[in-house]
Amino acid sequence: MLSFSDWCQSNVPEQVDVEQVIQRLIQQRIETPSWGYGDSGTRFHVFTQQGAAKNVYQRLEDAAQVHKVTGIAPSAALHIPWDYVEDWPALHRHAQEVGIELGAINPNLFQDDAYKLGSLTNPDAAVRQKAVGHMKECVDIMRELDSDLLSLWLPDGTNYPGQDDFRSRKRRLEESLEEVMDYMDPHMTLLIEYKFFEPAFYHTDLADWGSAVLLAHKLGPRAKALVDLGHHPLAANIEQIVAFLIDEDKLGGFHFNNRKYADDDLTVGSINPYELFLIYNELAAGEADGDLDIAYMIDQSHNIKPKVEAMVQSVLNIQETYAKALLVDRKTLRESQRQGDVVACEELLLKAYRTDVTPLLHRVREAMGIDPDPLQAYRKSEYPKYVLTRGT
Ligand code: AFD
Ligand code: MN
Ligand code: MN
Repeated sequence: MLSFSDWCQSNVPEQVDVEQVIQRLIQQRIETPSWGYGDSGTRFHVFTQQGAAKNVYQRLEDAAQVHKVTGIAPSAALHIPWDYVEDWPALHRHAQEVGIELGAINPNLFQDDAYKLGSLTNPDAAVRQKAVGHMKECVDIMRELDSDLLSLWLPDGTNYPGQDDFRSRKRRLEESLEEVMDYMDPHMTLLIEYKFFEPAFYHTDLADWGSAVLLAHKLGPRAKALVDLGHHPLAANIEQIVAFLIDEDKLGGFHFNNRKYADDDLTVGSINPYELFLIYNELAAGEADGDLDIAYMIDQSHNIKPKVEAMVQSVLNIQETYAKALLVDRKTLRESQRQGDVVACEELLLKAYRTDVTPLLHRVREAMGIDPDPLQAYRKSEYPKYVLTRGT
């Protein structure tokens, strides 16, 4: 068995400080979504699973398990009204008791008949006010839970040419969100998530990173874009979008998942691990220039995988990818780029991507008091059996 120092000798470039890499990996934080723990499916069917969380209390205890075995998933995002409770202080206490923090609050502007023709962009001012009111209710919940992220996915769009006016909808959205921003507290940030299509099929009001960042700039420094990996046209260069948003200080967060065809919400890194590495390459490069204040969140629907196990897999895929990106020899890369040595540049990235970082991750987990194999540790734990016994 190779010693860690021998492993470093062969795998860590001279220019890379492995102790700093270990510290960054220890400090890594990934937020899991409450909605990833309940039964889910597609528009064709929801596959129920014995033991899947049935309420927000169980969803939070599942999230706490993911953090317990990985050590880097300390918070869970909530979705309102799916996670709505009358007694927020009681939910906050429950979260603390099971060992999970409460993170981003996600409004729901897609599950109400009133929103058929749009929510914040609806031609009817009364509907817009209803949607603004819901977002203000979410801000009130943020105050109850000491949350500082309002994470908006806007489902608005149209299904047919001529159905509504693009520019009028753009202005309605700006006005609606200006009212929400005024209601938010100074420590709160609005994350603006864009999506290429769906549920609307002709146009989506926040369809791409350009529309999101334009709006974020208009709304001010407390509004930023959120990149969901499944929300781009096929072949979009997401790592370039990430680099541009970092450079504009408008990258507020991610919804990590993976896709083959559309917004498939599959396990992050399961379909295109190299794309995830290239995204993390931009993040690691950005961090080398100065700390980034980004919410790293997962947004997945584990339709056919056991919920907690799938979430552990997702967190570990992200952790492994970040570890590889931190091993890129950036000094030599910049030199090779200056010289136009294309093959050398590519080989520097590929060397990091091809590195088996298991020894590094074991060192990090040892430092954190975490089992070196979190997924197996979870599968062998009592928890998979426990969830089968809990009520509804
Ligand atoms: C759906 C949307 C979007 C949103 C998520 C949670 O496509 O990704 O963030 O639901 O509301 O996946
Ligand atoms: Mn999302
Ligand atoms: Mn999505």
